[in-house]
Amino acid sequence: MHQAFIALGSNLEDPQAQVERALETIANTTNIKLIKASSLYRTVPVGYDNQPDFINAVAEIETDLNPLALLDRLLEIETQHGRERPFPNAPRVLDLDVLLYEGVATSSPALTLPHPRMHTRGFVMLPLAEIAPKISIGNHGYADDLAAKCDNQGVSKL
Ligand code: PH2
Ligand code: MG
Ligand code: MG
Repeated sequence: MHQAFIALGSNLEDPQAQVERALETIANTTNIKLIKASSLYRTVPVGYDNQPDFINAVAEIETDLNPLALLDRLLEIETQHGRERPFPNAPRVLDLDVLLYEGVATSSPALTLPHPRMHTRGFVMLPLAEIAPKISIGNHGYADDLAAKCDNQGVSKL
């Protein structure tokens, strides 16, 4: 089994319930074992301002799927939960991103690991540092140190 970390986010249709439901679905998905989930966080949108606040969380999982198969499985779960993609960064009922997959570093149009923007994003780093403070984010450093640098981005634990 391979250790991986997943980001969960929602800002439509009762975001808190969406993230809680997604954690249940992940826990019940074949080939994926949910190890630990962070608290839920209310977060200000990054990148595209004119949309509702998000609920975000991070989950540690173990899986026997390879990184691309894991991504495909997460995209299936997004679709099952009603995800639509009208335009890039549109508000969404559910977004599931692969953040880290063991020590794998890879870059392709489908998937880049570690997630290329995660180390600067409070909505990822604060929940990740809660459950895995000493995990390394590629060559950027430890989760807890990186989270301390993004504590001014409007992220608060529910
Ligand atoms: N996801 C994005 C872009 N901006 N901002 C917040 N607060 N939370 C997100 O999950 C998020 C975002 C792209 O997936
Ligand atoms: Mg995302
Ligand atoms: Mg995504």
